Amino acid sequence: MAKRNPVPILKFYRDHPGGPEAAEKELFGRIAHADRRGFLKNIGLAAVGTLVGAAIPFHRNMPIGLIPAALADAQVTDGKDGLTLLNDRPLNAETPPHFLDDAVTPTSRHFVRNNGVPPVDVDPSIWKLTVDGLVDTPLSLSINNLRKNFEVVSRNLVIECGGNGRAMFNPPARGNQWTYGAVGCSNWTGVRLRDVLRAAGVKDSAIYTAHEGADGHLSGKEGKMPLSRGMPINKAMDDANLIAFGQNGGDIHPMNGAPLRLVVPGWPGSCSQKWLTRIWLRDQVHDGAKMTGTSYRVPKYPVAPGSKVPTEDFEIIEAMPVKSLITSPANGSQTAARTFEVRGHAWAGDTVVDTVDVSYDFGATWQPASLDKPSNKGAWQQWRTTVALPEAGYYEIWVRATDANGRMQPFAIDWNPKGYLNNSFHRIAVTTT
Ligand SMILES: Nc1nc2c(c(=O)[nH]1)N[C@H]1C(S)=C(S)[C@@H](COP(=O)(O)O)O[C@H]1N2
Ligand SMILES: [Mo]
Repeated sequence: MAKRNPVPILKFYRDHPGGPEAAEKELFGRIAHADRRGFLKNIGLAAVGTLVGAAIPFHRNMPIGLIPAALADAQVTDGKDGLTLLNDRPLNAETPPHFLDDAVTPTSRHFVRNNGVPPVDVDPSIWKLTVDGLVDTPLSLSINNLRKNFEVVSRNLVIECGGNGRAMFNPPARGNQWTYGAVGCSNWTGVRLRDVLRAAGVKDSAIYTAHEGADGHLSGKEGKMPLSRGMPINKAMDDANLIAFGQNGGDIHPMNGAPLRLVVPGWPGSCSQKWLTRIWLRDQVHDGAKMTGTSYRVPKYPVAPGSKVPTEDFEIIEAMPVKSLITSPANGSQTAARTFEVRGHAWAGDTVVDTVDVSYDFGATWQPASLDKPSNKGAWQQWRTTVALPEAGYYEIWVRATDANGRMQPFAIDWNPKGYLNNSFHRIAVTTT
């Protein structure tokens, strides 16, 4: 049986005769529009049919809110390739590690993490970024203004979701069940956040940034933001941070924040506001959406797995911990060769990776891998080593990285209630014949 691809969600939105709002309503309104017996009304049905690419003979039996299985392993959206869909509303998709083998992550392979409904039909020529709050001169900048008035740079920068690795938490943590692939290192083009903040003139009283984007809340409530995070001024002034308008030499992918986004390497991906419209400087820690409570926060002290932690004992996640990935071979590979190259990337928040070790005997012995320096600050580092397996059979290849401060990835998860910061070893299975 050949595999066919249903219509990507984004194309469905774009081609809809009633415009994107109508597409949204038609697609997801079917939940609200189901009649009292729970059957879909025709309006929603047509939309789902379009999306799966065929009429649905047994549509009357479809439960309310059922997400067609065809979408689960379909192309996630236009221009993405090989990603695993974790959720379709909001759209969340990760990249299997063997699809992250390139030193620079292609746009088609960069993961997608949305908290709300992305803006559609964005027009870069009229996009405006406001920089205001505790600044000497509030700014309103077009993308052209950014290009003309500031130095334009391109950098390879890691974005990793704070919840990457959540799927391995036991007891489980609620949220997207990311395994290993909520991370990528694209080549981003833009201007330095620092240069723009300096042009506005940061007042002494400013201690924290607040970021706003153009995406909508899932509830549809006007003016309610799905995510608005910030960072201390010191981190904001790091010269690695970009206000980006390009990805890998082309446009930013619509799901990765086109036409304008922040890229803040080393810190949780949530600091890298997509569809960026405003940077507001404040004299207090920002209290926007997903800044408070237990969002992107972990207990201040180690806690036993499954324990309840009072909210006041949580602190905001800052730099991400040291981590590594095996991108070749793929997990579950079978090979006749017993000697082959193992390779991947390693990265370490605000610092660099110092060593990478590989084991094929369940951690009894480790061999050092050769490790490249980062191509620029904020990029991940490539490592490789040749393993020689002694005989035919099932092996696991484990990798562990150690950062410049001597911190090594742990074997076991440092459990926390929301499932953040899981940097335990990546391991893959290889069978030799
Ligand atoms: N406006 C906006 N920016 C956002 C988000 C969002 O939901 N809305 N998600 C954040 C999170 S949690 C992550 S991990 C990164 C992911 O970036 P990507 O989708 O380009 O991979 O974007 C961040 N920026
Ligand atoms: Mo995230």
